Parts: sequence; structure tokens; C-alpha cells
Amino acid sequence: MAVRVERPNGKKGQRAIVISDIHANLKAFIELLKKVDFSEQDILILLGDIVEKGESSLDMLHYVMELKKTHNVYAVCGNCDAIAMEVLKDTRNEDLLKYILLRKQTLVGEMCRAAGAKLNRDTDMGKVKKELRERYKEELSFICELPHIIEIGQYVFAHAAVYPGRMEEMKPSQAMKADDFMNQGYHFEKYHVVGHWPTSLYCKEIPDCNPRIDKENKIISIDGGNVLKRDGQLNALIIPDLFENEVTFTYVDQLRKAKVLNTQEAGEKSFCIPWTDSLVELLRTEKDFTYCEHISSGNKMWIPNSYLCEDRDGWHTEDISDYQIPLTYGDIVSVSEVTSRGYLVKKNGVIGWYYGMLEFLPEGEE
Ligand SMILES: [Mn+2]
Repeated sequence: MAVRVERPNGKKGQRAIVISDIHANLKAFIELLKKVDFSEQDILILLGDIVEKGESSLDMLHYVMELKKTHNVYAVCGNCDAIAMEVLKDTRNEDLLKYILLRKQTLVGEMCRAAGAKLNRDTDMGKVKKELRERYKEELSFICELPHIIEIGQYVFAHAAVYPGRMEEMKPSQAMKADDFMNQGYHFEKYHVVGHWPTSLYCKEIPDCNPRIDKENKIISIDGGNVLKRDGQLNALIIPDLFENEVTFTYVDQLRKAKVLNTQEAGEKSFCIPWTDSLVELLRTEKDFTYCEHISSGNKMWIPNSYLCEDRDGWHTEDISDYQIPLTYGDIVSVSEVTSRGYLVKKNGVIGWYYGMLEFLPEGEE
């Protein structure tokens, strides 16, 4: 299958809102659309991975399909969305069954449950697929027809990657899946906007979930780690005019909000451990923390025990850093962790440790 490139007409001065990797988080998506005041005048571009991993894949998909009827909505296919296309094939039945049984929150799993199909290791997946094709014809063809790349005005959009000079020759899988795209040395004339790879993974010292904008090479990466990271966020890249190079952004997260009661300076040195290089050695445990040495860098830091997990090759940590975040009395922060050593908080997309006092805001207040 060749890559599908869609080139809708954009009007000069028309605003675009770009959101990636919603991962079935319908609540955050609705909240974010409200926050950016999304309207019929705008273009909404969904950068893929609309479904999978989060709570409500089927509701999420239906919401986007309905929104497309009344608004300018364009979406590209992400690697996670593409999983549903397996339902249309008569091959790899076992693989799909294994995938659904292993992962609790998947679109196809939700479809099976809604269709009353109870899955176990002996299920005849070929039969189930036939049922799903009937029942979810519209949904499946919606996903199947999604392009992999969208080009409008001064911008090119894809889930994970677009390679310079040979867009049309790319395989769909290349546009849908690529690790660490911003570090591959590419340079473009037009801005290329991608998701898929959480932007915090690009951070070495200070963890930052905001969109990452490389003005020189014209690459923007916008996945805030929503659903996948416990302190992640759903970003919206706001392009006030698709024919101009100016962009801004905002985000929502579903962490509890609190008011900071002490002023704290930024720490001097800090280090991020990403899940892509997460092997640590446990040195000593005190209460809810363990002092660890990061194997590949030799850096040492206290890591909450709840972040540590033992695998076949040793102990691993979830994304963590020892960054002490600068805060001022009265700042409103998102609180990710409450520990014996302090709070792990987020302000303006940046995550760090806060050792003062705070006051939680009542739910729904910001
Ligand atoms: Mn992805």
C-alpha cells in the first residue's frame, strides 16, 4: 500500500488547531477543544493515535466522526489507529487475539465487548472479525480511509515522520512509526509537525512536556505524553494562520491542581532518566524512595519506589528527574506525586520537585 497524502485547501488567515496522541482520552480532548475555543471557523488537525491505551476508544472514535460532520476536521492515521485495520484482513487472527487479550484498553477489544463476544485463548478470531466488519462498517472504513500525511499552506502533518524529498514514495508504516524523529538530522523548507514520540523524551536536564519547536530545521513535535505518562498532558499546537510560520500552544492535564505556598529557587543541576534508557541499580531504600544509580550515565538520584519495576534484565524506572523547579508563592501547579520528600509538580508543562507546602484547590477549579 502506498502512502496517502491529502492536500486540503486552507484559507489565508484560517486558524488551525493541531492535537496528537489523544489515545482515547475523550475527556481531555473535549476540555482542550473548549480551552482553545475551537469553532466552525477553525481547522482541526488530529495527528493520529486517536484511539488505544486510554479508557474510551470507541466513544472517542464516534466523537471525531460526528465532529467531522459539522466542523473542518482532518486526521492522519497513527500506528495505534492502524491496529483496527487488522479486523478487515483474514490473516494474523492469532496475533490480533493475543494483542487484545494482553492489552486491556483497545478499540477492537471494546468493539468485541460491545458486540457481546467474550474472548479467550480459544476464540475463533476469524468469526469474530466477520461479525465486527458487519457491525462496525462505518468506523472501520473511517480509519481505513485516513491519510498518512496532510499538507496545507506552509505545513506538513504526519503521525511520526515525513522524509525530505520523497514524501509520496514513503511506506505508510514509515509515516506512522518512527522513534526520536527530531534527532534524525532532517531539515525542511516547510514546518513538519509530528506526534508519536513524547517530547519529554528529548529532554536531558529539565523534563518538559510542551511542544518542541525546531525553528532552524522546521520540525515541531507535539506529543505531551497524554495517557502514557502519569504526569503527561494533551497539547494543542495553535497555528493562527496556516500560511505563516508563527505558532503558539496550550495544554490540559488531568492532575489535581494546587496553590504553591512557598517560594523555591531552581536547583543547580538535574538529570532526566527516560523510559528508553531506564535501567537503574538500587543502592538503598528509605521509606517511599530508593537511591538509584542510572546505569548508562552513572548519575545517582532518589526515585519513588512506585516508579521502579523489576524486569528480566534488572530494575527500570518510569520517566523521572531530580529537577528542583522554581516556584513563587501563589503559583498554580498540577500535582503528580505526593511523597515523603516533597511534591512532583508541573507548571507550564515543566515537571519538577517542590519541597515546600501547597494547598489543593477544590475539584474543577483552576
Ligand atoms: Mn504512535
